[in-house]
Amino acid sequence: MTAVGDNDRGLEKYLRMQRIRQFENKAEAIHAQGEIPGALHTYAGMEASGVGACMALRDDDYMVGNHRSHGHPIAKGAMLRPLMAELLGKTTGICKGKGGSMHLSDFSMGSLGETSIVGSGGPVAVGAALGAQMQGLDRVALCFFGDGASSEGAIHEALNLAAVWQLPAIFVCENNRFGMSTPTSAGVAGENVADRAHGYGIPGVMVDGQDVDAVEIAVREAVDRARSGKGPTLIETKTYRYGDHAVNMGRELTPRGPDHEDWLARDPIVLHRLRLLEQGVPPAALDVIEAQVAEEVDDALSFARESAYPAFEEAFDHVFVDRLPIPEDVLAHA
Ligand SMILES: Cc1ncc(C[n+]2csc(CCOP(=O)(O)OP(=O)(O)O)c2C)c(N)n1
Repeated sequence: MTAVGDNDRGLEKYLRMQRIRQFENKAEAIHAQGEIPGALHTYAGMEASGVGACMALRDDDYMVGNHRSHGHPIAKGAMLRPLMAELLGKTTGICKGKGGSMHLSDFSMGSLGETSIVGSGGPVAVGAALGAQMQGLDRVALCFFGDGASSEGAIHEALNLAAVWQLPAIFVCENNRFGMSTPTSAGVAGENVADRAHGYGIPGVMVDGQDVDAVEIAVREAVDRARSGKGPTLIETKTYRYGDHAVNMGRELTPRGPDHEDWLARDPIVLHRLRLLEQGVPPAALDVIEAQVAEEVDDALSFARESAYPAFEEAFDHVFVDRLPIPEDVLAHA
């Protein structure tokens, strides 16, 4: 496997993966202290999947995620302060503290939304891809979903419609071996989710989800296809969830198999670090990134802690959309 691009790209991937891991570790620690309300699903162990995929996207491409919701926006380039503030429910949060951990979106980064309804991101990504196609934009929409979600009807419908209309969509199934307490083998028919692509007549690609460069290469090919009007691709990243399904939800809920230690040994951040060192990047450069990210995460937490909670009277502000005006051309045909 060859690395993608120059050292700068490699360092950017290292930076984003470090951001995710350190952000998640901090979030997990303060969740235990009761500072974050609600459920918290961390992305530790899966960093190469999100970062590799998002490094193949442009800033103005769309991205839709799921309930494992902080890794995707960070991978797409989101800043940590508003993200942490959102987790704490503060007004400075990316959704003004009304979305919380599981309902984040950062439109400035093309992040259309993380959502707790398993599988629901598929149709949203299809809508975004259709919008881009209808407007003649060369944007693509990438949808992250889990192996559990791969069995949801909404994902099948999204794949089917994207294939029928040849939409600029990329479906990335992050197969982290479990859907809550259910091992993938017990909940997903067939050997690989990627094999299902044949049923839709689109390419299906399997990739080592612990190798950030491999993921980037696979997704870049799919993005090129999508951007040039050749339609969607289904990619399966074989990866692993290091933590509980959700923080404090009970470790016994995830029945780890005999391969558990092997997965821990293939930590995506360690693997990428080793590759960068092999390419001649000095260890000090990587240590500086780690230290810089530690500061960023501390800064984000201080910022979030010092920010205000929304006022009681604002409880329903920013939650519902005001009725949108009906476009002139639609009115003309009414
Ligand atoms: C439609 C729907 N069904 C069930 C749930 C409960 N639920 C939340 S997360 C989850 C598991 C999802 O597994 P997967 O898609 O593999 O993602 P992972 O958690 O492994 O990242 C389930 C069943 C839900 N939130 N929404």
